[in-house]
Amino acid sequence: MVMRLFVAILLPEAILPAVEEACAPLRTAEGARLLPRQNWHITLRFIGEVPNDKVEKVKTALAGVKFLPFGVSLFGAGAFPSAKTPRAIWIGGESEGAEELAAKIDSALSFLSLPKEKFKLHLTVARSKGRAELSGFLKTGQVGSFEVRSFALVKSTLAPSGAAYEVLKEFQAEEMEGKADG
Ligand code: 2AM
Repeated sequence: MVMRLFVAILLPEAILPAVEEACAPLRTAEGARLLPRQNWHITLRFIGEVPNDKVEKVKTALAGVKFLPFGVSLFGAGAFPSAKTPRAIWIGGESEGAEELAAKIDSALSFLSLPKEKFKLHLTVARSKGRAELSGFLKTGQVGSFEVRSFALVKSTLAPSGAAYEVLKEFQAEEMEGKADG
């Protein structure tokens, strides 16, 4: 048996209203299917199918990834493979910390010999079959920012109605030195 896995940043509750608001133009956009907010995440590394007996090794490898809390700023919007033929419709953003963390995760998982993938921070909020009216959504500016204190190993089960995600394990950032005393 195999499990379909990926590593992601889960969104804190506090940022959800701002993301909901940015998604407003998509609610009436023909051809776009909004994803339920419990499925929102920022993928750090798509792993794909892993034999069940290797999952513990994946968890151990990820537990060895050391990182400090960092910020993510969400702004702008786009779609993969392109805005003209959208399949994954996303809010973009920027985070040096997330880039560094994605690189550390790639190194930790090198034993899986995964295909090389360039990390591009995005939060997929809707899907489409290749045609959708995105002009309103593509005008998205600043959405908001938040602090990341953990990342998650997530199991994905595909179904015709959409993927179901289950968090298998969360991995916490190290404490920032001196922060407690302010
Ligand atoms: P997406 O949101 O841009 O589609 C689970 O499928 C997560 O892994 C999704 O967030 C998806 O990104 C991401 N992912 C990255 N590469 C993938 C791939 N080759 N196949 C499926 N999902 C991929």
